Amino acid sequence: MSNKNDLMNSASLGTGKLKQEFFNVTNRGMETVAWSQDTSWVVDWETAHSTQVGTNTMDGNTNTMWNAGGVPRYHNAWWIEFNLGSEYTLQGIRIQNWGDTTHDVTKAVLYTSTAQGGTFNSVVASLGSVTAGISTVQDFDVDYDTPVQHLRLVITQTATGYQPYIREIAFQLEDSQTPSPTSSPTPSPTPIRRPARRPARRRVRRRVRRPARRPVSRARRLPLEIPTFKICMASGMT
Ligand SMILES: [Ca+2]
Repeated sequence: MSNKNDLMNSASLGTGKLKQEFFNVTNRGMETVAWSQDTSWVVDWETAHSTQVGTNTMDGNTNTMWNAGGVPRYHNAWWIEFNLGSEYTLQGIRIQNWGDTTHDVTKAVLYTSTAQGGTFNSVVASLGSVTAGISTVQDFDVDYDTPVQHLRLVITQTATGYQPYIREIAFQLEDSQTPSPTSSPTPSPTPIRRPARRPARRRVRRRVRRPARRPVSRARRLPLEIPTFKICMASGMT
């Protein structure tokens, strides 16, 4: 992994612009797409010095390199070819220069073809400003929607015109067979249903029906009259 300062030292490259972070924003949201490499993917290269062959760019060993020696200085068309085995959506390419400046890649173009060893004339990405003088990885975005299987990286310029020395190359691949999950729509907030307010009940004051007051009988209203004559008889008075 490169440090951010190294990445920031590389300028924007158009379609092959510098990746500043190792994250991609896709329709699946923020996620990390792994870098991949496999020596079996390296199927051909234009030229090599001794054992410093093209497969050294995908052996995971930063101490081995592809030395494209054998052609004149300023050849500016050194190429190496890859067959990914099946189609992928390419999202990025990583290059790790030797770092001696003299043999460091400064410009390259990535092409695709429909067949191994075929005609590579469809540009996938242009890497217009690879930094020389550093041996750390440099990552570049690829904006190419069509799935690819056959790739050819053509080194079109090195810092001094001599053949490139490349420690490692890797690709950031997304399996084109994997269907992207349908993004679920953001649920709209469900309105909170409040129970309908009942109409206010009318307060009905119960009217207590009191029994009608009976008219007081005349007899009760009259003072008690004691029959005087009976009292006189009881006391022996005549
Ligand atoms: Ca290597």
